[in-house]
Amino acid sequence: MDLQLAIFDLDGVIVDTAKYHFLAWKRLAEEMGIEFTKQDNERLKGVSRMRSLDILLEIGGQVHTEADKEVLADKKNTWYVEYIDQMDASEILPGVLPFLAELRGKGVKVALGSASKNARRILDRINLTGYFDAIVDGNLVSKAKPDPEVFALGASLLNIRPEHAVVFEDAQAGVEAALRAEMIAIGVGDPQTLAAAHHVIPGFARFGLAELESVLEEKRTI
Ligand code: B16
Ligand code: MG
Repeated sequence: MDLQLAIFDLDGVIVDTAKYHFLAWKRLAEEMGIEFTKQDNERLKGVSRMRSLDILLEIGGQVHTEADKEVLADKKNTWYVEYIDQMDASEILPGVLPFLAELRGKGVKVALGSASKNARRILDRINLTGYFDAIVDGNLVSKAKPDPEVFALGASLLNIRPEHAVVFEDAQAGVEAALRAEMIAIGVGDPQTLAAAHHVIPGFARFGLAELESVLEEKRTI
C-alpha cells in the first residue's frame, strides 16, 4: 500500500475527552434524576451528541420532545465546553505528537475524522490545529459513524483515494466506518472490542511510521 493519508479520530485517540463528556452528562443526569455510571458512559464513545442524549434518556426511561432535547443537549454542551476550555497540550496522549510530526515530515497527509462539533476548539486548546491538512468534524458530516462519510470526506477533500488511507479509531462504530470507507482500520485500545480492525495497538507510545509500515506490509501479503 502506498500510504498517502492518515486519518485520526479525536476522543480516545488524540486526547481522552471521554472523561469530560462523562462529567457533563453525569451532571445533567443528576439534575434529571437519572443514575448514570462510568460503564454507561462507554456506550457514548464515538456516538453523536443527540444520540448520546437518546441513550441517557433510554437509561433513565424518560421521553422528551425534540425541543426539550435540544435544550438538554445544549446544557450538557455548555458544561462540557467549560471543561475543554481548561485543556492544554499536556493532555495530548503519549506518542501522538511525534507520530504526527513524523508523518508530516515524510509527506503523509494528516486529517481529523471526529464526530465532535467541538473538535476545532479542542485542537486549538491543545495547539494541534496546525498539524492537520483537513479537519472533518460533527459540523461537516450529516451521517454519523458507522457511516463512512466522515472518513470519505477527509480523503476527498485532500484528493486522496481510500486505498491510500489509514484510519486510527478507538470506537467500534469508527472502525466499522473506516472499513466501509474501504480504508485500513487501526484500532487504538482493546483488541477484543476492536477485533474488526485490520490491526489494534494500545496507543502511540511505541508506534511510529516504521511500525505502521510493517503493519501495512503484512496486509499486503495477505
Ligand atoms: P460533541 P470522537 C465523539 O468524539 C465522542 O467520542 C463522543 O462521546 C461524543 O458524543 C461525540 O464526539 C460528539 O461530541 O458533543 O463535542 O459534538 O471520538 O468522534 O472524536
Ligand atoms: Mg473516539
